[in-house]
Amino acid sequence: MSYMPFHPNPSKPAFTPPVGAVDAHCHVFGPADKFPFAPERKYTPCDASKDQLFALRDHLGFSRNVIVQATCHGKDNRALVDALKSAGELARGVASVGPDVTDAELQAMHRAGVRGVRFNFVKRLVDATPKEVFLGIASRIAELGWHVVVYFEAENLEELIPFLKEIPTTIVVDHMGRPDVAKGVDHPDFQRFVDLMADEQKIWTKVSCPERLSVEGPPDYSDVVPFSRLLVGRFTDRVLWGTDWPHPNMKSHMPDDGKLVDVIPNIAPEKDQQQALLVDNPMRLYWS
Ligand code: 0GY
Repeated sequence: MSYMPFHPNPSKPAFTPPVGAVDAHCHVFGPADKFPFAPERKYTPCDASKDQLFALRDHLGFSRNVIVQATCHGKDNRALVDALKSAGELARGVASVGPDVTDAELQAMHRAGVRGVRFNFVKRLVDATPKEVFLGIASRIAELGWHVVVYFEAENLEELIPFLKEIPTTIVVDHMGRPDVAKGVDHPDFQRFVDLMADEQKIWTKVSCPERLSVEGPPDYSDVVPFSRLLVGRFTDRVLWGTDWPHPNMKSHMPDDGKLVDVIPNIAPEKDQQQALLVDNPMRLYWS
C-alpha cells in the first residue's frame, strides 16, 4: 500500500496547551537527499523535515519537542541529531543504537540533546534484536542518565515483563503498550499493563496515538479515551503525550494534528493533569 503523507494543513486546536508544553513523541524523516533512509528499513516515508516539525509545534501552541528516532532511519541518527542541534534547548532526542556504538558517539549525542534509546519489538518495523544486546546497551546508557523507550504490542507484554524488570533505567512505553481497544479497559491484556505500572515505579507511558489504536476513528477517537484517561488519572506523574507527527504507516486515515490536540482535555480533564502530562513530566525526564 502506498505511503500516506502527513496532513497538509492541520486545524488550529480549540484547546490551548499550558505554557511550555512538550510534544514528547514525534519524528523527522530525511530530507532523503541529505539524510538517506536506512537500507534495512521496512517502509519508505515522505520527507518530514525539522523545519516542518518546528512550524507544526508553533501552530499547535507547543514549545518543545522530543524527537524519536524512527525505524526508517535505522541506527543512523544524523537527521535526528541535526534537528536537535537546530532546536537547541527546544528539543531533546531518543536515538536508536547498536552494541557497537562507541562511548564517544554516545557522548556526542548527549551534547546534541539525546536523553534516551528506543528498543523496538514491533515485527513489522524491525528485525529482532536479542534481549541481551538491549540489556548491554541499557547498562551503558544508564551511566549517562538516559532512559529506555520501548515499543511493543499488547500481545507481547507478558513475555517482555521479565526483560522490562531487568532494565536499570526509567522505561517509557510507547502508545500505552498498544492495547486492542475493542477489548475494553477491563480486559486482562490492558489490566496487565496497568498492574505493571502500579508495581514498577520506573515505568512511564505515552498516552499517544489514538489514531493508531482507534476503531471508531477521528475526530474524537472516543474508543481510545478511556484507556488514556485511566492511565493519566492513576499515574499522573508518569505519563507523556505526543503527536506522533508525521504519523508513519497510517493506513486508515491521516489525522489532523489540531484535532489530536483537542483530544487532550478528554484524556486529562483536570488542569493539574494537563500541567503534569504536557509540561512537568517531560521537563523532569528530558530537561532536568
Ligand atoms: C511510531 C509508530 C510507528 C513507527 C515507528 O519508528 C518507527 O518507524 O515508530 C508505527 O508504524 O507504528 O511511534 O511512530
